[in-house]
Amino acid sequence: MNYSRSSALFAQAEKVIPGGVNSPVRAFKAVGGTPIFVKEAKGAYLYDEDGNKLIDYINSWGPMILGHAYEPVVHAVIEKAKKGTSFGMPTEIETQIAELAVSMVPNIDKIRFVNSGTEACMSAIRLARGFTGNDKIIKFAGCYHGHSDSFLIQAGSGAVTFGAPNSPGVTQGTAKDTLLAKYNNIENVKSVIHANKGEIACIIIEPVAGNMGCIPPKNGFLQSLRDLCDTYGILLIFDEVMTGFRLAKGGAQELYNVNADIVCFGKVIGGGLPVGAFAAREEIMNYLAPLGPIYQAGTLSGNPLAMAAGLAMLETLNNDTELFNRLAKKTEYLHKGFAEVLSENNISHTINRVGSMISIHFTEDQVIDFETSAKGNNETFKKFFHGMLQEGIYIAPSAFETWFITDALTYKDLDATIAAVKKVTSKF
Ligand code: HOZ
Repeated sequence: MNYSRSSALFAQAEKVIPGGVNSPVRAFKAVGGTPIFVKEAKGAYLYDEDGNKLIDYINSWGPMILGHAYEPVVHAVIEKAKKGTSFGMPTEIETQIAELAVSMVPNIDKIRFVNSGTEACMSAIRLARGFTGNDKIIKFAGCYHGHSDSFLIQAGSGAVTFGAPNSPGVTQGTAKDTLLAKYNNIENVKSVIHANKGEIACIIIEPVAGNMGCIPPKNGFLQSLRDLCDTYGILLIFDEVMTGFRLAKGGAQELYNVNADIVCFGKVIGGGLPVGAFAAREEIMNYLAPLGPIYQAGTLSGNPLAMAAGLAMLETLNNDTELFNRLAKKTEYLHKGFAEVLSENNISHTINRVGSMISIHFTEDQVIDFETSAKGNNETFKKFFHGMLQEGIYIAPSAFETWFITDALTYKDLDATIAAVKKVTSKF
């Protein structure tokens, strides 16, 4: 495939945007080569500036669960835009989407909308700190909760892709309040709690990790966290930016039947527009300004276009009773196909999958946490990434990101993808 126009656009972008991109993973530095510039997208496919058609497994890193340019979302945004794009005043649609979200997600009474998953997680820990009166938070190595200071300690996603899981610019004062634990290791969490008794506000976790590849929680791990939080008066925060409205209507809370105290959303909830949200039971949410003392705000929060897109998306998810099963079946189909062809080609691999999230790790060891994820062979991943691209399949340009399956993918697309994996890895 030819990428000359993308290369030219990237060269132009590099002159005025640091690294030529507005989010580092997009620069392709971890895999080499030139990032692809998108012209448009529809359903399961991306069309790039060089005229190539690609089957998309990133889907804007999760939001496009129904495929690109999903008609009801596009229609809702266009109609809303005709009536004004931002007022900085309340609108009825904010209550409509809030009511729907609260009805779909277990264990939440109130929700506040922000503009990104980063904002949602950043605000959630402030709320937890204000509510409990404690400063410290526990996060898990390899989990990524956006680029706010407190989270850039052993962070996953782009941070680890670029070897900067602990970013310069985060003060030591901030870093000392972020305690690290090992994903899927409850004994380790216990020891962190014991060493900091009475000082911890919250444990924040991706209930299914998606930023060190896809890593499911071990059986009982989330419930054990819940129990520990109850014992020690710590709030449990589920960062459901990836899993919310993707694994089930009620996200990971519903799938694993474990209640979080605060839940963070992003991606699907905005239907592809910049939306994040955090939610909790009333007792906690009422600590937020203007009812309570914990400040949080945003000029564009609850923006009408974003709310219209989110509402159209959530309405579809709420009405389509088979959607999550369909997505899980498609993902299982891919999983089986990948496992078969990778084994045939003698490629060491581990495939992790939950619902419509999946990742291939080039290691034969189980991948259960950051350490085991980091054992994946990155040279093999690079070859795999570029080989797949040549076959017209677009996956994330980093071994630490999850593939997101969309309902727009047909079984023909899935078969083409499995065939591509077979062809590409036969040359390794
Ligand atoms: N790091 C985020 C995904 N886990 C966002 C990447 C991007 O938007 O380029």
